[in-house]
Amino acid sequence: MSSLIDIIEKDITQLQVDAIVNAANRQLMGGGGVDGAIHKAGGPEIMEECRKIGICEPGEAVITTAGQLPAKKVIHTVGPVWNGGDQQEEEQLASCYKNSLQLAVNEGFTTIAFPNISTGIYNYPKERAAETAIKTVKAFLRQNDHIDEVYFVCFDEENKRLYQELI
Ligand code: AR6
Repeated sequence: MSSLIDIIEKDITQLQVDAIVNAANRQLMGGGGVDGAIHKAGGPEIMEECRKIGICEPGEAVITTAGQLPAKKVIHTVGPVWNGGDQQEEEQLASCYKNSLQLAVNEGFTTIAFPNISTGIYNYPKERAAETAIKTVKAFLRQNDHIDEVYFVCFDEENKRLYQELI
């Protein structure tokens, strides 16, 4: 079955999908942006599991309960902090998408929603991030038919426009 890629403009915490992805930090300690929104809406069980996991290196992904959220699980991935582009930011960002999708497949999941990882507090240029996100997800889906639906949750107008142009 072929997979679909959708762009949606909602708060990711409201989505009823198998997994929502969190743009976390290395210490998995919560923060602002989408991370803050997920912990706030999901409740303290998510942080309890994050504490047990400890550290997640940039580009890697880990999974926890979704607490009170409608999604089944939260996949936490740590995007790169933008540092000019020659610090392996692109490879790390691509790994975030790949490793999150692989975790979802390992769990038997078929639907997953991504925020625009690294494009907020971590300052990754939005157009470059969108290109890498789309390219990486499409390549993964070409080699893997377990995922039915991937949602790119575009919270701001600029990301929404970029994703609509690029997909
Ligand atoms: N639903 C969907 N997308 C959202 C939401 C939401 N509720 N809230 C924000 N976004 P950011 P980063 C978008 O800053 O750049 C945290 O403190 C937002 O508009 O959340 O990877 C972590 O703890 C932007 O497009 O993540 C880390 O320390 C995108 O989500 C750090 O920020 C990502 O922005 C990670 O920074």
